[in-house]
Amino acid sequence: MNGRILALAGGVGGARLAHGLAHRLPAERLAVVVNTGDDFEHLGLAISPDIDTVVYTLAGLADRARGWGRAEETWHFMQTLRELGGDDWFNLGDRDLALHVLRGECLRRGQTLEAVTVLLAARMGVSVAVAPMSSHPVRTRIATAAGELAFQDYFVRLRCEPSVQAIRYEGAQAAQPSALLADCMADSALAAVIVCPSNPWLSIGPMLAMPCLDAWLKQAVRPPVVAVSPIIAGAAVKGPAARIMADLGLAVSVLGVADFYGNRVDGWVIDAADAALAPALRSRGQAVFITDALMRDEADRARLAAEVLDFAGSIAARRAFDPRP
Ligand code: FO1
Repeated sequence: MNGRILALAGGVGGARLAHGLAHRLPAERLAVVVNTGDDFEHLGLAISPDIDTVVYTLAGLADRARGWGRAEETWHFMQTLRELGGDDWFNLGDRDLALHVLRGECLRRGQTLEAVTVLLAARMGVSVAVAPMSSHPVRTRIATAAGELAFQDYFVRLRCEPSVQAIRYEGAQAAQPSALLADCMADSALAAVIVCPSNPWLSIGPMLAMPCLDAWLKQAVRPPVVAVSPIIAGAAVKGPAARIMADLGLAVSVLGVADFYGNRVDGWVIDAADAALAPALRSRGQAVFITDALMRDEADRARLAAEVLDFAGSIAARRAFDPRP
């Protein structure tokens, strides 16, 4: 398979597969577009958690145990903030802090979020193209019994404890795609789209809420779209995806995620633990590849990335033989 690969990513699972793809592909063949629904302003800082998780992971700077933030972090800023009575529910390491300060400064000078992301990723030594889904603000809002919450209030301050009633993506309807996303959608040589094993509702949902991407994914003629299930054996690999699915009354399995993505996806990569669900996916006309979908280490990331690329290639080859209408 030649041509560029577009990976849609957000959070730890997405960052890990993006890292595996970056190992498998020449830099010019990979574009990683990242969720910004989690972004917020805090203590006057511009914080883009998913962009940073992806960029730190691609740069080899991410903290493996936490999943977010930088390795070899120190916490003098937080300690002093606490001593001074500041708002300390959101943890910002000293090294990480420099990134938020610099990003805020660039944004205040009029640069777009995409331009700042490209600049800072390059300065961290990332060679693949990484960009936000949009430079326009999109903010995920969580409706709970306790009222509607800003995303990080729900996720970090309240530790995902309130039961989720609904999710909306403020600003998504009007958000224009970033130049990288627009360029991928217009690229007639785009080989495939990989929906990384990120939280479907929190990381991929904000992107699908952008009408331009949603309409493009629903077109009859477009490159193959392969999704990697973030749910294995009824549990999320990391984070609250399974709890959110249960709160929303959905089946806590890859089938619930497949219902959400619908016909935007042509093929599913699922774990061997979920092999029994393959016939249900195939009966919806979706191809299935069964493997070990857990990424424990860098070797797993590279192995899964190679399998995902081969699987996307096999869908493309089948189409060339038997074209879609
Ligand atoms: N997640 C937490 O659970 N607690 C934190 O204090 C926290 C701080 C933080 C700082 C910078 C950053 O880039 C991410 C951070 N995250 C933290 C993770 C982040 O809030 C979530 O993982 C994502 O928004 C969900 O994908």
